[in-house]
Amino acid sequence: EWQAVENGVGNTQYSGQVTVGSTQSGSTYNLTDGGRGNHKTYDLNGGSSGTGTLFSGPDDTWGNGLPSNRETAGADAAYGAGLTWDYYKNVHGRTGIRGDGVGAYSRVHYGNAYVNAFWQDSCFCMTYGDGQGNNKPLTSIDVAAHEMTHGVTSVTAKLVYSGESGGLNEATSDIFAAAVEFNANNATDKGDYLVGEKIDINGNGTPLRYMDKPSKDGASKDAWYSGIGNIDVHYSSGPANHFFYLLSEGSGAKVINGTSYDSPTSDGKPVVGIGRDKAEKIWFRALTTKFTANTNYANARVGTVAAATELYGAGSPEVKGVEHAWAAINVGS
Ligand code: ASN
Ligand code: ZN
Repeated sequence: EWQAVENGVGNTQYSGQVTVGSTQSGSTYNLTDGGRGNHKTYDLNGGSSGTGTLFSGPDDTWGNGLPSNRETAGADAAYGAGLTWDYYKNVHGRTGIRGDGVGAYSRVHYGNAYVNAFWQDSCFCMTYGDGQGNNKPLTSIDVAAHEMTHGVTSVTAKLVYSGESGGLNEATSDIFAAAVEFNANNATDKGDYLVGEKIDINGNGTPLRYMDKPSKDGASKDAWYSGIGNIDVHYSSGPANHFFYLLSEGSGAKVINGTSYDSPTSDGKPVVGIGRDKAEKIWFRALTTKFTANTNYANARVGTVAAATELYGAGSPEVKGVEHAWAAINVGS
């Protein structure tokens, strides 16, 4: 049958009206992103296995911005997947999660009022619940990028999902979630160093995690300590998220895109940021060429210093920034 790669209109819940990749097949359209490895977006319709139904219909407009329209979550998920694909391709030269040009797929409307989203290596796919009351799906840009980055980590450093390596695995997903969100430059979901600020998972408007001062969530740690490997990986990620914030933006108070930050240092010395773009390049190079399954915080310092040295030269301000940012979270001095 005759097919064409299209750009559809997504009326999302969290990111306003956006462009989503679609395919026209005869007289119907479906959410298969022909420009991005044929990444597909499916409607599980409350199910918890299989792929459900590929979003399709007579027109190339997806959702109406409201959760009551089944396509809306599909539009958000497809948009987030597209942004994540574009980010890794355009910023890091990596086409697709495995770097082989092949798209993954997304499943939305998983289960009943399910308040999580997750990546699975086994299906090479990601899945989104509908959230509290079935009307806060976990389909924001940062959640999509966080989950897809678990796929990238799985095929690169393969950081074991427990202990300190587990915290670094989680932090890697938060770091690139923030990076994708900033790079998307979406007018409705502006870039920030918060994780999950759009999905209202706490029901009071607060985000899930804060990278400038991770302890603001009441459980994450701001700095490394002996024994941090014993806490949940979503909390032991704190020091590495904090490292990334400090390396990018520096310590102290700052307002970015209307969000206020105030990032402390554990050694009391100020850190001068090198900018988010360079920090992203350093973390990506470390993830893909230095980190391994059992990399811990001390190893991550060594790996990022090596990556920064290769990218910017020994003794460069970037290498010094990396060293100071690690020292500021109590890793080395
Ligand atoms: N949403 C969670 C995460 O990506 C799912 C999990 O616990 N792995 O971390
Ligand atoms: Zn995660």
